[in-house]
Amino acid sequence: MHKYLDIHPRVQKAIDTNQPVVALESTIISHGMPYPKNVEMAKKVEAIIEEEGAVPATILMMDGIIKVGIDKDEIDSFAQLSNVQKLSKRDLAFAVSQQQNGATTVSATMLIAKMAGIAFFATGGIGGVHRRAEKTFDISRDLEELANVDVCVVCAGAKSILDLGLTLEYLETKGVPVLGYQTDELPAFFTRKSGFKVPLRVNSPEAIADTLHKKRLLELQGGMVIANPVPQESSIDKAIIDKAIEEALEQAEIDGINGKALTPYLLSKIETITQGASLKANLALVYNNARLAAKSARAYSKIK
Ligand code: PSU
Ligand code: MN
Repeated sequence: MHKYLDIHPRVQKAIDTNQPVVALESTIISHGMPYPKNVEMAKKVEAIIEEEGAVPATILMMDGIIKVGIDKDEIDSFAQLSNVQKLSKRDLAFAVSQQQNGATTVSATMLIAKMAGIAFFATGGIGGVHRRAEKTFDISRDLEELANVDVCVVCAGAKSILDLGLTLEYLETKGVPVLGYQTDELPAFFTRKSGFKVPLRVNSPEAIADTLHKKRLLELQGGMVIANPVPQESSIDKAIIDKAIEEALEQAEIDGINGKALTPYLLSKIETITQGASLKANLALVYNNARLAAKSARAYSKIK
């Protein structure tokens, strides 16, 4: 395509031969989890996808080159880089121009996956409408990419650091299908419960694949969200996590944190408050999402 998009030969071959591929984001590596857990996570997530018979494609930027798929040792070197920018859509062109190192958010990862021709993307949680957005206007760019870019994102719902009700409303306005995986309730990332109904439900990877297939046949633009609850044994009690989130939000306000720094700040505060329990849940749900994305990508390859 052009020299700033470097698709790994392993990934390109899989795309060309209709083998299942799963894209992975990198903000979760650089700004979502502490070192060295982030490296362990990034490697294990790729291993799970391979175990399920799909090809992982971790997406990130090194020296202004967008990489789609990396070698195992590149995960170590990337995680140890300093000055890794958090890249959303608005930042991409500038980062290429300045030859930056960067980690892609859900927004940027969706755009790049689409450029490469990848249909499935696994992550932890999507961004959304932040609480008090009516005052701050803080609505994640992730929602706009979900509205416009044809990639299926498997996540554990969205964290209740966000306003989940407003996030669902926003996605409805933008015409984004939100499918609960084997659940009628929108999962809230660290916990399986949110108190919000999920608008649609699927029970198998085949049903996910078929919905994507039909969406494409109907030429409906935009993405899809698969909301896959954290496994029961790793789910944090809703009352406990809600309290930790409240505390983190209060602290963020005292410290005057906003813009793109807010989500990483909250994640790290919540980890401290819960004494690491949130990180354990975060790891478990990412692995769970990688597995479901790989299974769905496989089912989709069979339909195509
Ligand atoms: N949720 C997590 N961990 C993360 C993120 C979300 O549990 O690392 C990242 C994702 O990359 C997501 C981004 O796209 O945060 C959203 O940031 P913002 O709220 O600034 O749009
Ligand atoms: Mn924001």
